[in-house]
Amino acid sequence: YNWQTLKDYKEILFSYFQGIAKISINRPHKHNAFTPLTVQEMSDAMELARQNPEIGVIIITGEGGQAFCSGGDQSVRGHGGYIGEDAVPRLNVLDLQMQIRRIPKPVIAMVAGWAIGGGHVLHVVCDLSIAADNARFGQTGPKVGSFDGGFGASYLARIVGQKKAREIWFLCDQYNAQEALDMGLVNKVVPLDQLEETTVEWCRKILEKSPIALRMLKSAFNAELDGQAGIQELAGNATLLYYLSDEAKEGKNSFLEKRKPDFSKFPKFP
Ligand code: 2NE
Repeated sequence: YNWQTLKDYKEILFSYFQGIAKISINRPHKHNAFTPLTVQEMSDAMELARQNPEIGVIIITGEGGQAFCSGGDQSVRGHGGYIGEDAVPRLNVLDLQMQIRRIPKPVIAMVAGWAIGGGHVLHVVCDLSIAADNARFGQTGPKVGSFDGGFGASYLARIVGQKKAREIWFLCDQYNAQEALDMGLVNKVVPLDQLEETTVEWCRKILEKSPIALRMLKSAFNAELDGQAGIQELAGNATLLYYLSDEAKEGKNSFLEKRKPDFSKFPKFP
């Protein structure tokens, strides 16, 4: 595929091909562990992908074929978070998780090799996950003095069930691609050399579909789980649709024309 670089970064690659954006962690020497900068760059790329009307689907992945992401880089973990050049401790991956969940376009995790710790949670919060046959999944928090009690616990439990989610966190075992498929943690397993081809094929199927229907569905799936914030997201989309209608435009036009609105011609649906 002829991936075109959309923007140069230090710790990630951000590229585009036929309606698809690919955000790839580029730290294979550390199994794609993330630093505050990695996450900041991923956030920036996500925002660009959100704003770009040419982009309909986003792939999140890691370079090198050996790891999707191994979580927070333990060598820069300090007092209160992961520490970057500004010496400030951060857990900014939690904001990235929210971005992945909130962006009104499908996000696919393309997983080769390790998806571990905070890297595992990143694939969990993606809408879909496609795994290579060398993929390995798991949480390490209680082993390395960390935990993710947010989406990493509660959303994981929605996906694999309470018993399995507690097993994953309490034992810190690792699971292969077939085991992940069996517990509904990934959508599909393919040979490593077919991973990108299959993911692009899935993206193309998605890109053929109605963007507003996809947007509504993503926010509807979120709304069921995310309480008031989920309803806010779904309702925002309802407002978007309403703004497209003549009925809503009559309200705005009447205000600007300093007259009483006339909604009489609009149907009162049963
Ligand atoms: C992933 C795993 C099991 C792979 O093991 P193996 O034996 O295949 O590779 P190895 O030799 O451990 O890793 C290769 C290189 O990558 C570094 C290693 O230190 C090693 O470097 P060198 O010794 O060759 O110099 N590396 C791998 N993961 C790293 C990491 N996370 N930070 C820094 N360097 C890393 C094995 O590598 C492993 O267990 N990795 C650690 C996984 C982990 O515990 N991640 C953090 C979880 S906590 C978290 O992510 C988090 C959270 O819980 C809440 C909020 C935010 C973040």
